[in-house]
Amino acid sequence: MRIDIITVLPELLQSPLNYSILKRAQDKKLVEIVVHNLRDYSLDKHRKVDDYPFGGEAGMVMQIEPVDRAITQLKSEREYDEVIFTTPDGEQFDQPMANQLSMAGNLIILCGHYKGIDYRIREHFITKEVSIGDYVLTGGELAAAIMCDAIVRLIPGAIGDEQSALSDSFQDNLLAPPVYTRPAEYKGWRVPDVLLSGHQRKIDEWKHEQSLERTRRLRPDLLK
Ligand code: 6GU
Repeated sequence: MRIDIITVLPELLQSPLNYSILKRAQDKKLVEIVVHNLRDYSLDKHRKVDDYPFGGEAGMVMQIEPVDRAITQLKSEREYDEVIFTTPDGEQFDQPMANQLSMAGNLIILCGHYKGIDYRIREHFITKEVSIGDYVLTGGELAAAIMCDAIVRLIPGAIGDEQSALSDSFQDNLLAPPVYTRPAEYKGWRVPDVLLSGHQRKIDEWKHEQSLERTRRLRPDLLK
């Protein structure tokens, strides 16, 4: 899998994508994440990529030409499953969407910025518009990093323990059960006895009950 991210702030994406599981998945060649500076595709002598909106209003708008040049260049090199645009008015990103995108071959993510982007980009190049939640971020970079994290950890081999991604909260619409580690008792606070019992069937039952109880209490909407 390859993910190409087009942004005006490539620096902002460097560190979130280069640690932990995302780093290891790239080292293992499970995924290649390439960040492109949109300004490199500008024909303007000042590398300008935005301009004032037609019809007035405040704020700058991302221009179509550099975006067209960037996307056209990438598409000439390989096929892409989706050209994603990060925007607060997009479809809500969630675990099922992460699962689906983790099975893609190649993805382009265009990070939204400024007041918006020339709408013709959305009409002619973008195949999927995605938001990470109902709040407004300064730009789409952090949203793109979050999406990459959620997607890449689902690629088989990215996580050491294969079971681990399957037992995530949300993967089966239930919150994950509590986990504990040594010491079994700290300041008088004890780990639940069942977890120390060595009785695997009872442990699994307990985990499932805890998942159900936590989901009913904290996220009853997931059970509907
Ligand atoms: Cl994808 N972009 C921006 N700018 N704000 C957001 C968002 C995306 N998702 C939620 N808020």
